[in-house]
This record gives sequence, C-alpha cells and structure tokens, in this order.
Amino acid sequence: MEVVGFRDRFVVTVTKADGTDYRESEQKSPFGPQLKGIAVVQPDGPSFTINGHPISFDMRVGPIISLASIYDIEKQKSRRLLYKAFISELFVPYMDLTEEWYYRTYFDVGEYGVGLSAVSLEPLRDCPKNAVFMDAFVVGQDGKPINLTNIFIREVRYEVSLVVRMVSAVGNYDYIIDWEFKQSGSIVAKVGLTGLLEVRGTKYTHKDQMREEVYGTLLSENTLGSNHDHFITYHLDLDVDGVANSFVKNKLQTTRVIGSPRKSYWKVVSEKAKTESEAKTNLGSGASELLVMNPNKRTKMGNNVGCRQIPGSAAGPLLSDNDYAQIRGAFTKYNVSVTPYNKSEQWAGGSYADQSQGDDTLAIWSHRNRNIGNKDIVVWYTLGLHHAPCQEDFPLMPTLSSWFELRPTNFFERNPDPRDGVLLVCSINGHVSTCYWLTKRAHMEHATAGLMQKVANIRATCCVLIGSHDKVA
Ligand SMILES: [Cu+2]
Repeated sequence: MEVVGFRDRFVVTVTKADGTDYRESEQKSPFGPQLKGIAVVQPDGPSFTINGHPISFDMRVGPIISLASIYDIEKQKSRRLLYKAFISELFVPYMDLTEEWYYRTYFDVGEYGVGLSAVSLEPLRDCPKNAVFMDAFVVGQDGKPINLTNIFIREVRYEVSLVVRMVSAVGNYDYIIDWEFKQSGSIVAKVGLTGLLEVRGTKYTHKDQMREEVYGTLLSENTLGSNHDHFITYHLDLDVDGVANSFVKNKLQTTRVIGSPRKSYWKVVSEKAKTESEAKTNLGSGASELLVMNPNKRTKMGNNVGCRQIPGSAAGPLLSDNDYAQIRGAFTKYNVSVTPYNKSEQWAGGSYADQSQGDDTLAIWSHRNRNIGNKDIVVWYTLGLHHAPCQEDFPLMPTLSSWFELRPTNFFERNPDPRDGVLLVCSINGHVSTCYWLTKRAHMEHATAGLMQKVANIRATCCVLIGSHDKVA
C-alpha cells in the first residue's frame, strides 16, 4: 500500500479532556446514591441443562436461531414457527456532509461482521449468575482459528423465559442482540445500542457561536456528535406450522352505519399479499396487524393458524432514493418485505457489502415481484432508529433499545397457561435449535415421553429444559 496524497483541510482545536473520559473508572453518575448489589438465586440450580452446542454462531451475523418450534400438548407434536432467523444487515448512514464524513454509511454486518466483532460477556455484569456462557470461534487474518470466550449466554429471568444474548462491538458502537423465547410461545427479537458515539472535532465551544450547518449536536467543548441512523434488517424464514405460508395485512377499517344507535364501528379487513410488491409495508401506514399464516391449517374454530408480527418503534430512511448511500441501503426503504425462499438471498445488503453498488440487495431481488402466496416465504424486517445525539449520550451512551415480537396467533385452541409452561430447546448436529413449549394441563410424563420420541426422531444432539418442571435432558 502507498500513500498517494495528503490533504490537511483545517486544524481543529483539540478536545478538552474534562468530562470526555470514556474509562469506567472516571465515570461519575449525576444521579442519586450508589445502588446496592442485587443477586439472582436459584438454590436448586438452574432449571435447564445443556449438552453440546445448541446455538449456532456465524462470523458475519453472530447468533442464528433455527427450527424454533412449539410442542403442542394437545396435538402431541411439535409445530414449527420459525425455520431460521438472524440479523441480515445493519446499515448506519451518517448525516454529516463534511469531506471527512459524507461517506460514513456503514454496513456493520457485511463490512465488519457482527459475529467477528463479538465481545466476551462478563458474569454478573452483562448477565446474571445463573446464566450459562458459551464460546465461539472465528477465523483470524492468518487463517487460524480464534476462540472468543463467553460469547453466548442463556439466561433465566423471573418470568421464566430463555434469552440467547450476544454483544457485538462494531467499531465505536456496542450492539446487544437478544433472542427471547417466552413461555407463551412468543419470540422477541431485541437489539440494544450502547457504546461510544462517533464524534468529530470542532472549533465551537457553545451553540450560540454556530452559524453554519454542523450536522449534529455540540456535546462538549470542541466535540460534535453527528446525526445518523441505525437500520437493523432481520432475515426471518418463518415456517408457521408448515413450510407453505402466506403474508397477510390486517387493516382496521372505520365503517359508518345508518339505522343503529351507533354511527360507526371498525372491522378487520384482511389483505393477503399475492406478490412481493403487495407485501412491502411501512409500519404506521394503514396496516395495523401483520400476520404470517398457514393457509392450509385451521383451528377447530376455523381460524387460520398464524404468527403475528408485533412491531416496536418503526422508522424508515429519510435520505433521497438517488443518494448513493441510499442506493446501497435501498433495502431499508420498507419496514417489512416478503420474498419467496431462495437459497442465494441471505444478505439484505448484498453478498459483498463493502463493494456494493446496490445491485445485489433485497431491494433488487424483490423487484422481480415473485409470487409469495402459500409458499416457503422469508420476511425481512427492518428495525429503524434515527439518532440525533444529545449530551447524555456522551461520553458513554445509555442503552437505546428496540424490538419486535413474533406471537402465535390462532395457533393454539385456547390460551396457553404461562404459569405452568416449560420451554425446551434442542439442537440438531450442533447447528440448529428447536424451542418447545409444554403445559402442565396434560400429564407431564406423557408429554415428556412424546417429546423425547420426537427429539429422537430428529436426531437431536442436545436438549435444554427450562421452567418449573423436572428436567428432561
Ligand atoms: Cu446511534
């Protein structure tokens, strides 16, 4: 490599050291007294056991959740909810147009590797004492394996859910990636943002001095925090009670009535998306409920078996379509896209994100407008956060979280009782995990026998049981 040029555009005052120290030992909270310690105690030990390596890890995306199924006690069989899910891309465009910053439009998954940036979790700090820590391996630049210790945890909370957590430090940002399995059968995907803001030097020491666009907030003397976005695009290969599924938008429609004491009511109008273009959705734009349903399976009441997607905060890109950053990140234009399963379509930002010109992204594939009705479909869900920094974000950023939930809907015949529930996770060949939910209403031994038969049938190498009942594995 050779330095072919050097340009020193201007000199910026060196940031004052006062109040800018990132080290924990230098942090002083402005609020209240120090908190006392807290401990999670399980005197009889954890309610789960682990054999082998039930969660899969990937250098590019980090944790991969596979074959999440619910064991239906009444039907005596496991019913699939999710075939495979992971964060496909994480697009972080900055809104700073200065010469040194305009190109900062990061693809944290494709360019950096969220798995590659995983950091070791500290017991009693990043998770409770009863969590189980697992290692991961990545390939070093010399081709040799590197062992990353304490990358995954499994954690039991008071409401008894199972959390698969990984923390990835991508450059200046830390992303806390959680997959939470609830006893109700719901899966909650959550991402927490913390770490350090990307800041730049400035001559300004007070807001009143600024007469030009500075693309952000003055956080400290001579320190600007630039406005930017975080778009986290999930690849959700849902198989709701079978491979063939359809995507449905439920709209709540106000209906006027005459000849009734009431003047209006609302009703649910369901629209089944037949093609990719019909499925594209921006949250908050009419469709109040998004559903992946199995058109071939119905409950005894005749409702189609489904899985609802309950959104958390929703945001979309504000850049113009012809902005080069947005051409590369065009897959963030819709909060939800649906494609027919295609083995080669895994990476929303393109296979080679760092060289991408935007011609191999989800936005391009979905232009083909393929048929998605009653097919093996993949839902692409983009969580968006606009981030205009504030002084509390500096020097260390308090965690900012967003999430969405995949909730079984008309999946069961009645409300499953979470108090008596148990959750079973098992893996096949150390790569994929299956999550089962059981209730106490039927005989546990019977359920366990049926379940273990099922586990044996799929040649599971590992089982984990969590909850209020006896261990299975
Ligand atoms: Cu941010």
